[in-house]
Amino acid sequence: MKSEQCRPVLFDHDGGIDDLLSLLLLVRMPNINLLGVTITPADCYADDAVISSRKLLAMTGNSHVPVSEGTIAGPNPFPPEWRAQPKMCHAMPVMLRTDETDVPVSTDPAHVFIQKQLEQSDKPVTVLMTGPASNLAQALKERPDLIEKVEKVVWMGGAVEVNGNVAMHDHNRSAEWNAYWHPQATKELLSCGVKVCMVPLDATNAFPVDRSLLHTLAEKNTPVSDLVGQFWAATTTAIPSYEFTYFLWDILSTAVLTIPEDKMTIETSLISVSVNTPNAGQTYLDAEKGSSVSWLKSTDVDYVKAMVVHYLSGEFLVQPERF
Ligand SMILES: [Ca+2]
Repeated sequence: MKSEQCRPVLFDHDGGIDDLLSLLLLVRMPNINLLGVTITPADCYADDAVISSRKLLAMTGNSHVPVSEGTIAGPNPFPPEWRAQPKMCHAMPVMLRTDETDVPVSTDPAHVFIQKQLEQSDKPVTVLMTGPASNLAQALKERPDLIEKVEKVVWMGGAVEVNGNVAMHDHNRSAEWNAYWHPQATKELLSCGVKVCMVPLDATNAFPVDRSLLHTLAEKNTPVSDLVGQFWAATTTAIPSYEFTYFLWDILSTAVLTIPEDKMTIETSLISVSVNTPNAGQTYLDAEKGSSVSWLKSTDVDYVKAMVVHYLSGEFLVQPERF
């Protein structure tokens, strides 16, 4: 168990390779007390995400951290081939060798699990989200009294001054996928009064998973960096095809909990969310009706990459030195 001085964190993710690596990064960063892991059935099939999450928790000595599966479905599902891809994560040798059965799975759906965790925490909780906003939005819609128990939400989502990454027949490409998956939940989260720091495509576009990053990891030649490199190698044919177009979307969002303030540029703007075609899920500047939202505009890219590689190297059961 981590000490009382650590920052309490709830991690809500949606089971992609990026999300699973973010879980690994999160438990290896300093001063994090992970209270629980919740899963949104978005860029994954939830049963695979539960297995992989439990295995990663078990192999890093975090078998006490409970996992909860979300039951809320977004109206704009991810393509099935993307959702199926992370199944390979728990088929890798070190994952297969890890027994995950000690890691508890909550019988509560994720939004109820989140409510109970917030209720029980004596300190305000940081919520890290690397999938759509549905679980937390529902939790706070039912229990607005719990908003004050949230220190802040760090959310990989949105695109403010850059194009989105949704390419669908009825969409104009203005939205980012997590925001688009459940536009109403996005709108509710950003307008409910909870303190949000979005990590939008504006910031993550600087972090493609490229050959040089894979080489840097390979040269570390440790158990953790090898597993991480194998996960990322599986993304190199992913979206759209045969190109290195996967990004450190969720990894950057996770890293934000530890990146020093002078290595980031964070803006605060009035932002609205569209819930209709052709721009459903678009997070746009709206000086008249928008809600005040902080968003990460840019980071010191070299610093962040070096930090991520540092924490994603070493032995699974040895906590890395502070970067
Ligand atoms: Ca994700």
